[in-house]
Amino acid sequence: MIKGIYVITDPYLASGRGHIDITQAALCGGAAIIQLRDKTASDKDLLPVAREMQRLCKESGALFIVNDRVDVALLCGAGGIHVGQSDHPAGELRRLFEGKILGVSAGTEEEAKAAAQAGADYIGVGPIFATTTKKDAGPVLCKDEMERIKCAAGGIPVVAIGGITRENLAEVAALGVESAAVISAVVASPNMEEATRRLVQIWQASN
Ligand code: TZP
Ligand code: MG
Repeated sequence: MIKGIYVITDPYLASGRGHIDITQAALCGGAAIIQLRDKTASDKDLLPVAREMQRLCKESGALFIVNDRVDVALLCGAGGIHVGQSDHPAGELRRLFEGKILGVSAGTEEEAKAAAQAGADYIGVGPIFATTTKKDAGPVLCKDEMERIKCAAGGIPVVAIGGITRENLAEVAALGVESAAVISAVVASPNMEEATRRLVQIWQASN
């Protein structure tokens, strides 16, 4: 279930294009997973958007994940939730999202181990390259750190994130991770569908 190119819809880099535009383009380009990430929209505005994203993903056989917003994820019937270290604890969410996908960001071995023990279905690990998209993303992880975090996760899937582009995607695949998550590589591109398609092709050729 956690495999392939994972596109995160962040409208702030998308030059006026919204979550739905990004989702449609990314799905047409072959994205396997779509995550709704919006740090500022109101619950009222976000819920209909999330419902439409869930519908589009279901139609395409893709997995739909909501970042942070537990209520929105539950109300729209998303395939899962993704949380960071300062969001609700993974153990609590595991109970609430029974049968759904629970993703947790982990930047250290301890965090990876705790996420796996709490029942996370995957961990998001990064930044693996420099990024300006998330200001507090922390220092870039070296290959050794990535390997140690992967081991600490005890075999649950790893999604690499941070500064991933078509130029470095083959390097990401060589790390043996299950999925690569991108924001700017798709969302900041003038042709989001083609940008996704190129990433999918490179990923498939490298795996
Ligand atoms: N978490 C760690 S790095 C990052 C997030 C959400 C930003 C990824 O964005 P980009 O544009 O693909 O570097
Ligand atoms: Mg969060």
